[in-house]
Amino acid sequence: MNTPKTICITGATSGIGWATAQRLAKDGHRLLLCGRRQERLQTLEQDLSCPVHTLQFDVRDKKDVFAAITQLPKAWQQIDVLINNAGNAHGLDPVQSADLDDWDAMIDSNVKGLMYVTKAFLPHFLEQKHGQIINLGSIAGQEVYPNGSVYCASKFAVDAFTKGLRMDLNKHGIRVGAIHPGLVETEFSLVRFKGDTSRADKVYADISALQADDVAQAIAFMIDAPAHVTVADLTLLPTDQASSMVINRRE
Ligand code: NDP
Ligand code: 8X3
Repeated sequence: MNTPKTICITGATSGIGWATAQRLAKDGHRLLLCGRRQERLQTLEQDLSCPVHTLQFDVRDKKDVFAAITQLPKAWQQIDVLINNAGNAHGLDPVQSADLDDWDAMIDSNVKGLMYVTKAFLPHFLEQKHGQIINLGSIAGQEVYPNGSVYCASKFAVDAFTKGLRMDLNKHGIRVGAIHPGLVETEFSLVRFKGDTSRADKVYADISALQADDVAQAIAFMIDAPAHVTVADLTLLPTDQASSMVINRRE
């Protein structure tokens, strides 16, 4: 058992964030859990056996992000690990017919929101001279697929930001890395297709997709690596997936 850490997870109310909270709670860490859906944050707080503090904010709202993080109770200010997980895809459309509101939602949450949360926590990390930031990238940040240009652009941006942040924080003893999953069966496709369950279900049909806990386990591995080891990039694919477009569906 490693020393308990204080770990902040954004997007803890569903999918990968939720599973990561469950896993890290079992590992005995203290968890600062963030999301927009207050009732889910409350359920998590009641269910988990570890110390939990919850924060409700929309990562797109710069003022709310900084207010929530700068006004944390003293006992929760010095986090050891930040997991920037909040994000989603909105729509799967060609550029020419895509909805501008979908573009805003993806760029504002996946890119700018992740940057705001990171920047808001940086004074704490710099003061304590250690810490770890783990960003949720995607294979969509490694290869582009048709109709996914803006979601892919958002994850390419996460990749660039992660690499730049690692360079900027290099002198400060802070570990920075990213995890890049392929298809993970969560609420992701339900959000992408605006609640259309039949479209969402098709994404994970006839394959053994990654489950949220597979990603949570890999995140725990990044955290548990010895302090002198940074897992810079970890790509995790279902065995049935070779790339964004090459998927072995057993129809
Ligand atoms: P889910 O839809 O299950 O979870 C998304 C989480 O992000 C929710 O907790 C949601 O909480 C939170 N969130 C979304 N937008 C905002 C916002 N504006 N402000 C605050 N919180 C927000 O999807 P996943 O668990 O699959 O996705 C988690 C991350 O993993 C995302 O960054 C996604 O891009 C990435 N990813 C997912 C893959 C997949 O195939 N599922 C593959 C590769 C990467 P709430 O609505 O309560 O705010
Ligand atoms: C989520 C994986 O392939 O649906 O980032 O974009 S994919």
